[in-house]
Amino acid sequence: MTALFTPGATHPLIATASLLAFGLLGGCGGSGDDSSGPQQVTAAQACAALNGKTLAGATVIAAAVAASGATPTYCKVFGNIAPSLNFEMRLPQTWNGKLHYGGGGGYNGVIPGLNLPALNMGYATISSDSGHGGGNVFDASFALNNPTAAQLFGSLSTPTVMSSATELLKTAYGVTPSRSYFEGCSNGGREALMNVQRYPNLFDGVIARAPAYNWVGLLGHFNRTAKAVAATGTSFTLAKTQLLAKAVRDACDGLDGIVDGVVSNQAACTPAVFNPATLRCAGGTDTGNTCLSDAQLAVVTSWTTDASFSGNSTFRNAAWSLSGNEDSPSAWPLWVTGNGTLTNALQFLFQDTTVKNYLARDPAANSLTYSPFDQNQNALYALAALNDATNTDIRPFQNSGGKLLLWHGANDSALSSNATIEYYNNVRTSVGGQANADAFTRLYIAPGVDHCAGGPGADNADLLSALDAWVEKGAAPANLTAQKLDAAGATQFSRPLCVHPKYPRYTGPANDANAAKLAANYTCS
Ligand SMILES: [Ca+2]
Repeated sequence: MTALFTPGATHPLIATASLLAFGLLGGCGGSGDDSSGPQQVTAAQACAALNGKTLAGATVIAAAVAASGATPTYCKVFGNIAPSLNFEMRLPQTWNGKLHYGGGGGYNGVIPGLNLPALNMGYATISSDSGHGGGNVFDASFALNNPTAAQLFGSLSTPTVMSSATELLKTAYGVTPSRSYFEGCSNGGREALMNVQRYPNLFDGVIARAPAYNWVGLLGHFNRTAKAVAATGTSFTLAKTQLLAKAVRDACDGLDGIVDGVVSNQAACTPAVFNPATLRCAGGTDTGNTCLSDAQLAVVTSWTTDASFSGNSTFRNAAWSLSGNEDSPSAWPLWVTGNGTLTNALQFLFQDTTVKNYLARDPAANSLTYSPFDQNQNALYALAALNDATNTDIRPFQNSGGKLLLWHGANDSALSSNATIEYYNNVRTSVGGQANADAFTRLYIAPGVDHCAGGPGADNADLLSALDAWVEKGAAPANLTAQKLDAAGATQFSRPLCVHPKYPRYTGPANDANAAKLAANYTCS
């Protein structure tokens, strides 16, 4: 899941759902006519029932795909809702009766790769391009002069696609899905929370990973930090990032009981334990790779300081915590500094296209001189109305029986895990306290994990099965187990995935590399 700039390529903001062992399905879709369960139809029969049809406004093409590896034979469906909302479904030969809807990434514009783990578990899976093409997730130009495309991207595409999906499943299998789940990461996590907040009956369960829910606040924070990086010229190199990260690790790695390269007890790594100012170059000007200049320290300050903007109390973003893994290739180098070339950094790219197309509304605008970020209040309100999923009173979702899993990597350099913790804490308040929140929500923070996946931590966990057990059997999820997989899918090591605010603390034998690889030797503390 490294950064890719080509259309349709795999990117942390694009196709996360397809790469991780969890998924989401949506839809309290109704079970009015499924008392006998789904008809046992082959993929070829399902395709024959759908191909060439127009169903619930969607024009459909369908063709069977042979089984391969762990993936069963399935009917691959392409649908178009005119003029520009495109989706893809995969209908497995032996359907478990449930639907998994995978969210998008960035500014979408591509249909993400569908969630293979969910398909392999027997789910029908679906994803869409959210209403515009173009294939470039860093491009928001669709929103400049096309309010319909902007609305579809913001919140409207999912219920629109779900209407067609339900009809397609009924046509292919004779029943609508018994359960529907939605899962997404990054912008897909925003879509997940949008569904919870605005369409509380649409899904039985939702997994929101690294949700970009506070679009105004986080893009304003991106803009502020990009300006700070620009002020360093080309000097924020990988060596500077490594200097910072190592200093954090030196101070804080062992606070979780083991020096393993990951600061799992991030809450204990306070400014009193590590202060970035100790890295300051004498005199404040850059004197080499053993110190940070005042301009470079200003980037750190932007990173570790909350951002807020005028117009609404929700126009804010909680600061990042220093993680000690800022030097992971898909952390600061990818998202923040571009290793000295700011215009390669993804935070720069996202705030730049947002300023141009939503705020200045001028494709020639310079986002680095667009100041202050909140100068156009009308534009901020419009952007929030379209894209912000900041409502914390999600009792309607609870009242419809919905369950919500939140997950965030603690080394996410795209979106702050503290922002997700803040949202979760505000939900607790809005729904009447922790006990009620615990009845239908869980938050997991994954130490050492980058944006959606990657990084030195254990980034793989089967959240979909945990959600399904909660929805179907009332089995509330507790601490889970996460793995780090190698390229072949074998487990390199495992860790507990602790219910927030707990973290995995090592309790095994000292100086035992094999013991340190096993989740059983850690306790959620
Ligand atoms: Ca550690």
